[in-house]
Amino acid sequence: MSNLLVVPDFLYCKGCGHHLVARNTVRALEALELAPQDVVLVTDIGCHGIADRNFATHTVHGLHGRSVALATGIALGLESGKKVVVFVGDGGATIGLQHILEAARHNFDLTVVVHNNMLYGMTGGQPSGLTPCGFCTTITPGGCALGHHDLCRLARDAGAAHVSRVVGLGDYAEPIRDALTVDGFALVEVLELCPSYGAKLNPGLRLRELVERTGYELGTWSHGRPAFRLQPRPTTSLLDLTSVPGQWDSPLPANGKLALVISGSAGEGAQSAAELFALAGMAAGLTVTRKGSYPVTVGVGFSTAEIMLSRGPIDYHDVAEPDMVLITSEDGLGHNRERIRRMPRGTVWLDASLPVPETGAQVQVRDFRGRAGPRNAALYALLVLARETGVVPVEALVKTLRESAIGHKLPAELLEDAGW
Ligand SMILES: Cc1ncc(C[n+]2csc(CCOP(=O)(O)OP(=O)(O)O)c2C)c(N)n1
Ligand SMILES: [Mg+2]
Repeated sequence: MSNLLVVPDFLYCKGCGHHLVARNTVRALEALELAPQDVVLVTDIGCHGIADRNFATHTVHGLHGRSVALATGIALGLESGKKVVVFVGDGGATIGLQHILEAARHNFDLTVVVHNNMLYGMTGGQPSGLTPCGFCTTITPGGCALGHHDLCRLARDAGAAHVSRVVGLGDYAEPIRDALTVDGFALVEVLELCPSYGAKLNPGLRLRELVERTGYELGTWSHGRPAFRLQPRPTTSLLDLTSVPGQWDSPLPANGKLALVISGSAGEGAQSAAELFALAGMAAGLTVTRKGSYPVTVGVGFSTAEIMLSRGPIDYHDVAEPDMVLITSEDGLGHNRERIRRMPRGTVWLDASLPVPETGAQVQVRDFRGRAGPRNAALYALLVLARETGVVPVEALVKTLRESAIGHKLPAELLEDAGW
């Protein structure tokens, strides 16, 4: 068995051409003497996508049609020497056609292997944008009325460095290997006939006959030009990390971690309050991560911010079971009800206007909205938390607040009321 595979048998149906695509790709990678750690295989949704369980390479499984966009991000972020290979079906290729055309236009350094079995295999044989005219599918039993997109021509016209189309029978490792050696965007379209739907719905049809009848152009088209690469950045990290000098000490024990959630309604400042709290945590020498969630339509519904504070490095932002949850409005309660219900311990700090939810946590009721008003309720809640628990030193939070853009807007009585 190849060292590029962890499992030798692919889960495809008997007679499915996807077997051959996978095996020919493995042979092509072997011919280039690529080690598993030098290859990133990005698979799309569909039958072809289940190959990732077999590969010993890096594998990433994306959303339907988005594999080329995912692979582009990976290719741009990687050092050279790694090969990024995409497995996508005809369905994914046409759902994500714009991703393919843009990747070809920019000439990103990727090799895209299109498993064109002429239909949506995994969902039961519906037509895709690559289904040829006259081909019978589940929902076009009399034959597809429309002609197919010529994917190779579209990719060529968009500027791909290398495009080829092969009939997916026998050994075609060489055209895949040629595509893999290209510095830039290469696409190989492999023509197949799905045994479960294509063959059954088009009885007696042979793949070669279909290729001839449809008039597919076979062969390779090369258009050498430099691959698109990002300018090297001065930092090796993809994250822009803010370094804040530690001036205070936190009561968190060595190796101690604290996960907290603050949630209210959109426009009530939960995100900016969380940012200030996070900065204050950093000023107390802690490592902090923060994540914001709100509906796609900004400005309506809930607004939830998660914060992790830690004495040591944070490898994973894990707030599934928070230690503290602060809720300032009904929207916030609605968005976190399930998380609160599942809390076996910890504390929920709840605005006095709200019903006490079901939870295993201790519940502390405070009048956040009444005292600070809806606009400042989130900030006030975090001030109260700092004063009552000390997880972030009060001085650190007050200084961060005063020096922030909103510092001068804060009503003095709010700070006084919180204890200063
Ligand atoms: C965004 C999205 N739309 C639809 C689906 C449902 N879906 C799963 S597999 C599939 C068809 C896949 O067809 P193709 O890309 O040609 O791959 P094949 O199964 O033929 O290898 C569809 C439509 C999905 N998972 N995601
Ligand atoms: Mg398909």
